[in-house]
Amino acid sequence: MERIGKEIVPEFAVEGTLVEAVPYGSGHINDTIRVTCALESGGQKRYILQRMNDSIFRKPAELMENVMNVTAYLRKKILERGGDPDRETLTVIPTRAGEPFLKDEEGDFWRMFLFVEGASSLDMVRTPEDFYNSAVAFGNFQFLLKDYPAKTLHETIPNFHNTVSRFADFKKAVEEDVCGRAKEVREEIRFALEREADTHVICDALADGTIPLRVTHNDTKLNNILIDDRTGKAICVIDLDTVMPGSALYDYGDSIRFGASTGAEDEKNLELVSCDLGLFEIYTKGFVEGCGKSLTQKEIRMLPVGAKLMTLECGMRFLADYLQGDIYYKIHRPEHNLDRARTQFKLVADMERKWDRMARIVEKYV
Ligand code: ADP
Ligand code: GN1
Ligand code: MG
Repeated sequence: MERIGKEIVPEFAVEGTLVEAVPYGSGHINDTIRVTCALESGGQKRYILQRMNDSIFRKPAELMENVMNVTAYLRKKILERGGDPDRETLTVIPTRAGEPFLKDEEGDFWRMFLFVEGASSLDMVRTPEDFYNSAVAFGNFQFLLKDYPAKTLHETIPNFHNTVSRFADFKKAVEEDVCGRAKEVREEIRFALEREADTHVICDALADGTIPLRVTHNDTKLNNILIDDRTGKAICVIDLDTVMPGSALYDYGDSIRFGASTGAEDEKNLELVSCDLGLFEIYTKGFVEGCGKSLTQKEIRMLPVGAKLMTLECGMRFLADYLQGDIYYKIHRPEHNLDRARTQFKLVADMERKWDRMARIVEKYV
C-alpha cells in the first residue's frame, strides 16, 4: 500500500493530499483500493484506484477506450434527464499527463474513478426492494445504451458469455486435469457435462435472429451496482469492463443467479442455497420495467433460460478454475472456487425443479 500511495496515486489528477489508501470491495477480478485525500479547504475527497487485471483483460487500452466512451455517452443521457452524472455513472480521473490509465514501471495498469459517496454495493440482497431497484437500474442501463454504436465497442473478453465455448473450455480443463483434482469432483463434473445441450440455447437464438443482439453489461451481479444509502435507490451501475454486445438474457440471468439465491455465492452449506421465486419475480418485474418495453415477447419468455444458463456457465467457469489451479478468480481459501461451483450447480438443479413456476411468472410480464 505504501508504494501505491507514494508512486501511483500522485500520478493521477487527484485533489488534495493523500491521507489513506486501503483495499476495498469484494470483486473477484481487479485489485480495488479506496483512496482518501485531504483538501486544503478542510474537507476530504475519495477515489477508487484499481490495478486492472491484465491477464484477464489483455488489452487495457481498448478496455479503457470502451469505459471512456460509454461513460461519456451515459453522462449525456443522465444530464438530459436532469440527473447527477458524478453519482449516476463512473467518472474516470485521468493521469496528470491526461491519459485514462497509467502503466507503471513494473508493467501494471492502473485507473482511477471518483468514489461515489453516500452509496454502497451489497453482497447479498438485504430487502426485496433493493433487488427490485437493482433490476430497474440494470434494465435501464441497457435501455440507455440501446442506440449506442455497438460496432465501436472493443470485445474486451472474446466469447465472454458464449456458453458453448465456455462448455468446451470446461471440458478441456477436465481432460487436462493439470492439478489432478478431477477425481475429487466427479459428481460436479458429471452435472455440468449432462447439460451440454442446454448450453446451445441462447447462442442458437442469437445466431438465428430469434432474439436480438444488444449492448449489455454482462456482469450484472448485485455488487456491481451502487445503492443510495439514503433513498435505497440503485443509482450507479459500475464495473463496466465487460460492456459489449450481448443478450438481455445475460444481464437478467447473471443478476438472478447471484441475487435471487438464498445463499451467498460461496456458501458451504448447500441446504441454504436455492432460487427464491419471490425474488425471481421481483427482479423480473423491475428488469422488464427498466428496459422500458424494449424487450421482445420472445426475450421475456426466455428469461428463465437466461437465469439457468448464466448460472450453469458461472458454475462451469468456477469449476474449470478450480481444476486449473485457481488462476482466474481471486480466492480466499483453498476450495473457494469449488464451493462457488457447487452453489451454482445447486441453483441450476433448483431452477430445473421450479421451471414451470418460473415460466408462469415471466409470462405475466409478456
Ligand atoms: P471487480 O471487477 O474486481 O469486481 P469492481 O469495479 O466491481 O471490481 O469494484 C469492486 C468494488 O469496489 C465494487 O463492488 C464496489 O463495492 C466498489 N466500487 C467500485 N467502483 C466504485 C466507485 N466509483 N465508487 C464507490 N465504490 C466503488
Ligand atoms: C467476476 O468482476 P466481478 O467480481 O464483478 C466475473 C464474472 C462472474 C463473477 C462471479 C470479468 O465478476 O463474469 O460472473 O465474477 N467477471 C469477469 O462472481 O470474469
Ligand atoms: Mg465487480
